[in-house]
Amino acid sequence: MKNLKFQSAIFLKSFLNLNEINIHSGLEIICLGYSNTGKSTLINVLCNQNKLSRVSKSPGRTQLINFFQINKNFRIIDFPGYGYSKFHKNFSVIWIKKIKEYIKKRKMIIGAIIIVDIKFFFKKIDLDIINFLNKKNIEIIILLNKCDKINYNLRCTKYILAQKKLELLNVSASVQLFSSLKKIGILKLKNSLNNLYFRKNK
Ligand SMILES: Nc1nc2c(ncn2[C@@H]2O[C@H](COP(=O)(O)OP(=O)(O)OP(=O)(O)O)[C@@H](O)[C@H]2O)c(=O)[nH]1
Ligand SMILES: [Mg+2]
Repeated sequence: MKNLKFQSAIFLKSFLNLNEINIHSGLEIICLGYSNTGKSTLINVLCNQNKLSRVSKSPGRTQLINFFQINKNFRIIDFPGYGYSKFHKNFSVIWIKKIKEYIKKRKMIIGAIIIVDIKFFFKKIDLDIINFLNKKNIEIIILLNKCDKINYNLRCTKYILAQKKLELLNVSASVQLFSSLKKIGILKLKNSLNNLYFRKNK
């Protein structure tokens, strides 16, 4: 099987409103998660480029929908986090609505990466979005990110808890431990994305 060349990713375009989006061909993967969980860092690490997507210690850094092109037929999309923002009120409410609208509209979405901070675990809104994606039959990859912050035993406990939670919700999703900082789980994620892309791009 051929491999996607994540390292050749380029920034394509940013959008604030859905009706401004003028890219309608190809396939895409969306990166979603609560504010500050490491969505933008993940894109940089995946593509082995430090400054592809803007990263910050303050929640609410990403304020637009950012399109990154992996190849001419495949994109990764970085979304603002749904949650608290240092920059403006009502950020969360507005973006949850927009994200759901986006998912409904964009039939070319083949998968969603949900980035969760392993220390804070799932927020109610994560589970809501996961349910929403599951109903739309979009493949879901959950990353328990920043696992470098906790010890090995706790990582395993949280991993099992996450799987049980998804089972209870009757949701089909894959879960993996991840750390952008320590580069844990990157190869596994690349393999999952490769398989997904070449399965859907026939
Ligand atoms: N310890 C640790 N810190 C991380 C990891 N990934 C990201 N961070 C840090 O988490 C903070 C937020 O990272 P971002 O990538 O900007 O997070 P985001 O989810 O894009 O944030 P918003 O766009 O504001 O929602 C930064 O200080 C990163 O350095 C990780 O794997 N481990
Ligand atoms: Mg971001």
